[in-house]
Amino acid sequence: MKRPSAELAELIEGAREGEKFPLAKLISGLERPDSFEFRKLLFETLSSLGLDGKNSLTVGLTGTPGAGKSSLLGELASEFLKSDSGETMAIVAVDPSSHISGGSLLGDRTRLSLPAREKRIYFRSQPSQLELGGVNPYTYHVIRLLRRFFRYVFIETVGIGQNEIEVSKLSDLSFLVLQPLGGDQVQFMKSGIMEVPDSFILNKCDETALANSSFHMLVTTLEFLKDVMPGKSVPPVFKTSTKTKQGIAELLDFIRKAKPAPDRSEETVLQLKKWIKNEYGNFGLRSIESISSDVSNEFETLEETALREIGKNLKS
Ligand SMILES: Nc1nc2c(ncn2[C@@H]2O[C@H](COP(=O)(O)OP(=O)(O)O)[C@@H](O)[C@H]2O)c(=O)[nH]1
Ligand SMILES: [Mg+2]
Repeated sequence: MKRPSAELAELIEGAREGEKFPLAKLISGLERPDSFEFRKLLFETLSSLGLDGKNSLTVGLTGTPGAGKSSLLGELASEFLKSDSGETMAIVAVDPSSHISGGSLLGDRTRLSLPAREKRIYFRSQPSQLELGGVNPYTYHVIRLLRRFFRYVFIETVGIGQNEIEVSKLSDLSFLVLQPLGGDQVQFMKSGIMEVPDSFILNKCDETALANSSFHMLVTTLEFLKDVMPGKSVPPVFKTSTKTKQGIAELLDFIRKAKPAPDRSEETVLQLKKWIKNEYGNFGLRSIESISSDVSNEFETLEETALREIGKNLKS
């Protein structure tokens, strides 16, 4: 293994201590095209330092714009800071219009107006270049990195359909955030998306009458789905309001009880395939059909193997 430069070692040390600037620098390094060498060295070094991210829980919040995802994350963050557990959380908003507004706690959308010394929370806005509202190829690496430093990594994404599936693939726990009487429920049923989230959040429950009828509609739908899909249990539905703070503490409790995936090798292979498809199209995908995580669990090692295969196929 190559040794990290003094500069890289310093950035890692800073990020480890919860400093925002070094972490932001590491992230920009990952977001640069052709970041391969940097990425490889970075993740190898982190692993060798025992920062393997295995204890980190990834939580996805998804749903239509305006459902209250950012507000919920703001409230979860405030609730989180109330306890002295010493645990840390990162929030990644994959949404150009994302606006986290946890009252005075989280201000402007790209910059948290947290006290500069507040090291327990990190917020990052992630542009969604290639796939509108979805997870772009760099986002995966950013999430991988954040897992190495934070106990919880929250991802906020917008969209209905394919995008939710993308996020739920990266998440250990995924929530679909709905608001009372959105046309959402019908829409989600149609696209088969009801299968995807582990849990639902019905937000804006301060709008009591609407919220109650939506809640019953949602629960009835979910119970119906359980009956037609044997083996499925009814997922939890949380009722929240960021105005009255209803349900926020319960939601955080639930999240705290969840366990990270014991093994991310399936995710690694899946993300590699996505990456290769993105860079080399179907030709690339065909070249790496046989690749599996048996080679290694580290993304970059698999990526090197994949590139070799593609190279061979290009020559032949
Ligand atoms: N009444 C009510 N409004 C809310 C609640 N949560 C968020 N909002 C409002 O809904 C709008 C969209 O919220 P936002 O968090 O930006 O939604 P996002 O697009 O899903 O991230 C904002 O005007 C919020 O103030 C809630 O619990 N109750
Ligand atoms: Mg938002």
